[in-house]
Amino acid sequence: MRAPACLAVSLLAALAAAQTPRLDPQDPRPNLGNEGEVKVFHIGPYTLPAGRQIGTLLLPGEFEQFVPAPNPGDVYMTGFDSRIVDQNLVPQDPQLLYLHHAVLVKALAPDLTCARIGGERFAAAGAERIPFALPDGHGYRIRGSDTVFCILHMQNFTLAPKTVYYQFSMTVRPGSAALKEVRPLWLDVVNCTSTYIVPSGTGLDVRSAEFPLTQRMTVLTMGPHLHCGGVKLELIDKASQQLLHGFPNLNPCPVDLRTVLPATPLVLPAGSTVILRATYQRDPTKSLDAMGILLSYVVLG
Ligand SMILES: [Cu+2]
Repeated sequence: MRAPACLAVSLLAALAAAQTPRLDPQDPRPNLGNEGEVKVFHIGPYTLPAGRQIGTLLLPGEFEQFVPAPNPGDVYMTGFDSRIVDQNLVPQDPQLLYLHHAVLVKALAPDLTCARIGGERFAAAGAERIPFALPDGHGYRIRGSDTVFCILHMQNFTLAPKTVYYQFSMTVRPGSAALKEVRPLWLDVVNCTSTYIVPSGTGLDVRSAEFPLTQRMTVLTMGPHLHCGGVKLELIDKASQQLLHGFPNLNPCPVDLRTVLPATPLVLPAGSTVILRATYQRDPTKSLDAMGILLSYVVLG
């Protein structure tokens, strides 16, 4: 998602490798770990309208809808990754056919941080398309009877209409496997709606939101999301004001953020409050379309 046009505990080596996602556009597998069977799904095809050139500005063709998504069956999801592909399932240039965001939602399941979504947001990708894998022995439970939908926003930065699929791949283990169940914890500086505007100007724009935790949580994997101009995300313990984890953006635009699997899982006690803080560098000439999101996978209790 960019602005202004817009998401193996036993093997320490795997954890280290997981800090540095590699992206091979020809390979549909999640780029972190490969526990379980790889399943690849497609949503579409959809025809994205052509972009329009107005002076020096290229306005993208927009596709933004809630759409039904395939159910992966009676499984545990252990990893997730995304692409935009053409009608022949060939991956496309991510800068031209742009994934603003894709959020997979399990209908009617309770979301830990937003009740009014209508389901549980359990996987997401933005322009940075950070893949994730859960530590070995953990999975997110999906049942064959679950209804899954996708909040999908794609943009066409070419001057011709393009027919594409949104492709997502999951590594899965059977629902009968003896895995520890994880839940997605969606922290967002603008809870539930995500989008906000950083006004033009100088200096930094800092925005934060607090999340009181009613249950003990062990955080396994953390996926940060910022837009262009984002400087960093920070997860802070409110009581001590201690930084629990910082997520620097390594490149102003396009953003370069990394999934983090802490070497020692981060334990958040029941009754504590965490703060998510997003920092942007304001642009002197234009306002920024911003988000600040941290999608973590946690074990409750
Ligand atoms: Cu975004």
